[in-house]
Amino acid sequence: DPHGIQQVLRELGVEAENAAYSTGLQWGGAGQNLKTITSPTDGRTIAAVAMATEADYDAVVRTAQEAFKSWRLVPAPKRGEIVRQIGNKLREYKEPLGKLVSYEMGKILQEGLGEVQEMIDICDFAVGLSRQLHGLTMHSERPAHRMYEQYHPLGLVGIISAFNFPVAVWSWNAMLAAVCGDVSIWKPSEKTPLVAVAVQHIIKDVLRENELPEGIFNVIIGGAEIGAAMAADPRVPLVSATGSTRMGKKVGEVVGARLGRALLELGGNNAIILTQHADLDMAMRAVVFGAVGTAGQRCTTTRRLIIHDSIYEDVKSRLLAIYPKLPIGNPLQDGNLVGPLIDKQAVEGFTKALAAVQAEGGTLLTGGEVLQGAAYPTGTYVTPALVEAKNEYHTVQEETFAPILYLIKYAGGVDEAIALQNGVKQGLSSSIFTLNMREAEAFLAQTGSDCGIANVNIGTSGAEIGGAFGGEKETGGGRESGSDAWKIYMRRQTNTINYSDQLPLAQGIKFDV
Ligand code: UN1
Repeated sequence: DPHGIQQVLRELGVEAENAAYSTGLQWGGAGQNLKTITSPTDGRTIAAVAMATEADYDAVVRTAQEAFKSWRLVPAPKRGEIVRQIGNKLREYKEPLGKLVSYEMGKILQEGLGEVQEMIDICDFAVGLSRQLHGLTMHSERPAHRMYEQYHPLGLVGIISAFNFPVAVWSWNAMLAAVCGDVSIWKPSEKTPLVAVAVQHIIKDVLRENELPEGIFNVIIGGAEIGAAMAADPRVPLVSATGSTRMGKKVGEVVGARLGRALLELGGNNAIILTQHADLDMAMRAVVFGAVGTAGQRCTTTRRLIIHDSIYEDVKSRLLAIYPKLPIGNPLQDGNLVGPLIDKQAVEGFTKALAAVQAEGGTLLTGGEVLQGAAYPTGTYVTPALVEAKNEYHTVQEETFAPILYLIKYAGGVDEAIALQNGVKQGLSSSIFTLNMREAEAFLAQTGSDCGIANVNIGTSGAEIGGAFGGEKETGGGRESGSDAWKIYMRRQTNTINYSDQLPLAQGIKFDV
């Protein structure tokens, strides 16, 4: 046990968990179908989890429905108090949980800890929110009438999360849902169920200490069929799904067919524009963190670098000085900046994309190898790749969830760079490095970046939780996390109250009976 993972599992209560679901307090549904979870870090088996059946799913939904009946009656600030306690518990468990995120998913420990911090941050945000959740008041056109709107709890929220942020993205959804008076059902990625089990143990303690009912927070470990059941289930008014555009289209279609709500946070194809007015020393850190951080497996990963031709050679040589020296290896080992990809399939996606882009005319400048040897026992460690390419290449148009950065040249003004940046199907994150005010404002104007996130002199990844997170076009249009993203977790009601002794009609309509 070189990294003390057994100790971490014990601390988090995850020892040999083989139940398929938890409805807050109880684990259940220990079926025959056990799935072994191995670490992309060293290939060792971490634990086995049972996969849920559709009957398990049904049991969870019924417990959640029961919990909703009472949870919605708890005053919102009191719900916030529960979220505050969850945040405190996460502070307590930050080290072991961050370590397990790192070991099970493969991101470096710094990022594993950062992910838990992101959970803590959203808890704090949700606590404050629990005393707000405010609607507006309006002036009625009728005398002695009052109009206002209020937000009520919506019901069951299904959360389908991805392997790359195996706990933070869940917390954005679940903590907002909780203060909004909703109950949540979480289907974590099949690739990273253990961190979900660990988080559920933390939640369970808080529920128990507060004598709250089961079913306020639920987790169900299962395959795509569980996600599909959730999407089709009219008992689940909101399904929040993070993952590939392919998955999101399916979920969106099924939820849409029953006129439910879908909150979709899907693929990105994020670019940084470097104009001739960029501070390149500053830009390089953002570019490298954005492109190789989390081994290129963030939805906000920098995939394209759109570079003015006057600085192109300079940028290229700066990157070529950095890339071959990147410390790649075990993500739990201090000093490494690039961990493994999640699995062999991801490695295949990486090598295939590199072959395809070269066949289209792209030039591989560095990287692209699959590392072998004792330090890389899983065959999932790769060297981040730099490729000279054209924006219109088919391969560049697609999101490959791996560390490939495409260098794209532009010769004209900032408008040309913006057109390239917008010239993809996805619309999540974008950024420009420039010290020129006209260029920066052009990028942020209505004719500028078409993405949900547009930054100046900051990279594409690493957003704070206070802003709304999500994107346009094939990214799915959903907004999670900060700002007013909470509104989708509630139902809005407009109320008009007449305190006169008359019954005037709106629009001045005469209707005498
Ligand atoms: C994701 O990759 O799905 O902005 C979420 C970021 C992180 C969240 C990424 N705060 O990169």
